[in-house]
Amino acid sequence: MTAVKKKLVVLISGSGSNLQAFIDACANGDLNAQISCVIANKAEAFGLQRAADAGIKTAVVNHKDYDSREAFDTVLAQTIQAHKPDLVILAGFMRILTPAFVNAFAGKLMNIHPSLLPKYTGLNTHQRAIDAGDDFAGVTVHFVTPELDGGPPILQAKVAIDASDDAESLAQKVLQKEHIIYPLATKWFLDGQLTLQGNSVLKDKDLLSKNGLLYQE
Ligand code: NHR
Ligand code: GAR
Repeated sequence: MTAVKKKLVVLISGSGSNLQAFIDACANGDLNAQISCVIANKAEAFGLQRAADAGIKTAVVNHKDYDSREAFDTVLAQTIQAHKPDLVILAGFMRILTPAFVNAFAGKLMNIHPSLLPKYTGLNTHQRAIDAGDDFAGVTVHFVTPELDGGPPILQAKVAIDASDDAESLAQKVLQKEHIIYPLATKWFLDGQLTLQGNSVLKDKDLLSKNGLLYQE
């Protein structure tokens, strides 16, 4: 008998190409998991359509309907908890979360950030890497802690920046890596290999370095 499927809740704000990578990984058996619900903070997020097409439950919690971040996060947390997920996945989710929210899901909340953290926290990461003359851009899967983009990295992937790259071309190349490393890090988590310990990650018995692991094809 195969093990009971683990439950994921995925939070999105936009296109949901990372969500699609999870939908595909659950469908093809790369992940022994099911997506219990996809939640967006914007009704127009295209990822909601991807979820509906895959027969996955969706919900919209619009931050504009709430007076404060705390009020938004309270309803968001309730909407998630209704599904009792094993892991909550931020996949292009664009609202900064309050400490109360993050602490409620401590050790069960992951994000993918389009830079080689600790470089370029926040927004416009690819343009900033180009402007700085960096040779590489990249992406980081990390546990979420109250400090924005400051939670400990699990897995990174690098992409060379070519002279012809602009932020858009770089974003497309980085997304291809995202679609590989986010389901992979999730598989490790669901297999019980990853633990958030303070501001560090344990993979099996190894304490990961401050950049996490580097994905090599
Ligand atoms: N919340 C906490 N507490 N910690 C993190 O590490 C988080 C988080 C919430 C989201 C994703 C993050 C990213 O990977 C993320 C990590 C949104 C913003 C932002 O400035 C910054 C980083 C991230 C997500 N959001 C604006 C805000 O006022 C809104 C911007 C918009 O709507 O376009 O919340 O990059
Ligand atoms: C991804 O590149 C993700 O790393 C980034 O947004 C994109 C979402 O794409 N995340 C952030 O910038 C978080 N602030 P998707 O909607 O197609 O998965």
